Amino acid sequence: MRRILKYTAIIFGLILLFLTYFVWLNLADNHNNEALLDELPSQITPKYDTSESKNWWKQTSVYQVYPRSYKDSDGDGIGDLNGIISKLDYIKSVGFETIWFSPFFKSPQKDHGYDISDYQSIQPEYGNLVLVDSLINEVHKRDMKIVFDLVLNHTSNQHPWFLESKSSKDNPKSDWYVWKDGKADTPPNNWKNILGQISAWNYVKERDQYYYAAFLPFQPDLNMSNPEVKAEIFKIVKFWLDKDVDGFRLDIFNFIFEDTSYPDNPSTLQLSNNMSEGKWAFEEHKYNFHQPEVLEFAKELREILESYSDGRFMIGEVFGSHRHMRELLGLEKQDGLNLVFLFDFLERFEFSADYFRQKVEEYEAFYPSPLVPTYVFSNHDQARSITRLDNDVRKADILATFQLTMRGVPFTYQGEEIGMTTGEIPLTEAQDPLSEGWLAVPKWFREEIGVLPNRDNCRTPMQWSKETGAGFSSNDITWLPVQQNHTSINVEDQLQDKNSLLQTYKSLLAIRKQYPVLKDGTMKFIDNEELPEDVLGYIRANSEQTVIVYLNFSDKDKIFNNNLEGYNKVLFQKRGNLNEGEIKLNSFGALIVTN
Ligand code: TEU
Repeated sequence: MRRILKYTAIIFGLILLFLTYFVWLNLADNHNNEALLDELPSQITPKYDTSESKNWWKQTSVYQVYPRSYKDSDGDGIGDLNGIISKLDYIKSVGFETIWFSPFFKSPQKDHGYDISDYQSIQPEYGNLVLVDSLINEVHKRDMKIVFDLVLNHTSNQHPWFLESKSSKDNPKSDWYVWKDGKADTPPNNWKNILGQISAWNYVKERDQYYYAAFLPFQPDLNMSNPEVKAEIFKIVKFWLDKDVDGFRLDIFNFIFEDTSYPDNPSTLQLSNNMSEGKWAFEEHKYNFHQPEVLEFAKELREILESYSDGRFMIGEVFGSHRHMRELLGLEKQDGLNLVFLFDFLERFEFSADYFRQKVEEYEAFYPSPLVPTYVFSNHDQARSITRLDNDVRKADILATFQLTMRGVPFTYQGEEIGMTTGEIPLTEAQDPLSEGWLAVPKWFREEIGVLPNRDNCRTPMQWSKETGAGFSSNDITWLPVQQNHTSINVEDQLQDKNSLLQTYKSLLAIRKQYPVLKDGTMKFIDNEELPEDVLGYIRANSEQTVIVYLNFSDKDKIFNNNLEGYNKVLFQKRGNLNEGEIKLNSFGALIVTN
């Protein structure tokens, strides 16, 4: 009996030890940034012209439009290009300088445009090539820049290239996708798709082979190692550049290449994302993520962009450690991607002065000038940022003030400027093709890891007004339902209300233009000792201007002295003011001053 007890205790002990290790591994922040930083070159010698006229993208502010949900002009319940064109004056009037459009190319729309079936024509429900030309023209007429979304990792399985490729083993496009023989009746190796739910390999009878799809099975990966494919992609890139598109956002860029000997990936106990080590969903993505070829590819694309004299740029949707990011930007010569999305704030963040300070310090250490970090809080894949702020508009004011005054390129997702909330469309009614895979996963777990299992909820129609259809469409039935709260959260009302979130964006974007120091100046934090708890203060300076920003991350009033004498001209105040050298910030208040 005692022996049984002893062994039971040992077994329990071991299980407990394992569970503790598992939880630690999955919850701990395992980044060793200091060591990483030491390995990076301290000197960057840019290969290309760094003049301001060519490097305008370092100083711009970007607004993301998700075409399907922006503005429906013809009453079919789906946003379109004419609708977008009718709203360009709005985007301009808010003050954004660049617009990035999620894809509107020809596509079966299974992933709403991220499954392209022709890179050089337009999905009819959005418009046509003539309209795209006029969109480019109309954006430029308003002195803004235009960025397209390029999905180069995969096409739709309805793309004529794929239809041909899958038809036999010996057709002219047979090697345009990643095809492999299986092993007996099983896939060629153990690679799972990005979401970790299913094998990344999909069997096709016609070829008796498997094709690789890093994302979903209807999105087969192009074989970018095939020079013919690469040449065709470069042709497409030039096609749009010749049409005067100013830049590209590159979808899942560091998944584009795979190790062509296709070895099994190692298994790991890592369930949650540890992107810096390429580990998630129990797989270390050693051979199908961030391969050396992707760095070369970035450089080749950059060379094409640089051959246009007026400054074009590309931003990568990339994942990984800061080392990965720096490699993609071109380690020594800054000759890779122009910008990379930094996603730390996108899935979750702590709304505290300390957290924000620490993140900025990290970004400043890894992306010192001439590099530029990016600040992004919302996009078409994740819960809207206001959800992470308890839907508190005062906190959204602080977030916007931080984003638009920090050293970096800010990205604002349509509707974020009015505080649109994350919708509540149930998983079972989702149009998002990812949702199905989440059905079996318990809600508490989904919430714990911070994903948005139904991305429809950040894609609901733009709320223009309080009228039925939110001014988005004249049709009662829209592709996704208009949120009920359009009656209280909409553009029209906020344009009238001088205290609205939209006015915060307008004021700050106007200040950015008047005070270019906010775009090109250095960034220095004011010492914590000089500020009350929960207040973040920083100084942006260049040879001509100095601007100081104070943000109160708490709901308590904060009163303190402005130790920086002479800085008493208020540029922006929201629940904050400066009176004879004394600064008062009410709950979640912001103040921007200059001399
Ligand atoms: O997304 C890549 C991606 O892996 C994630 O953003 C993913 O959608 C999210 O983590 C799920 O929780 C890009 C596009 O932004 C997305 O809309 C496309 O569906 C995807 O690529 C495939 O092209």
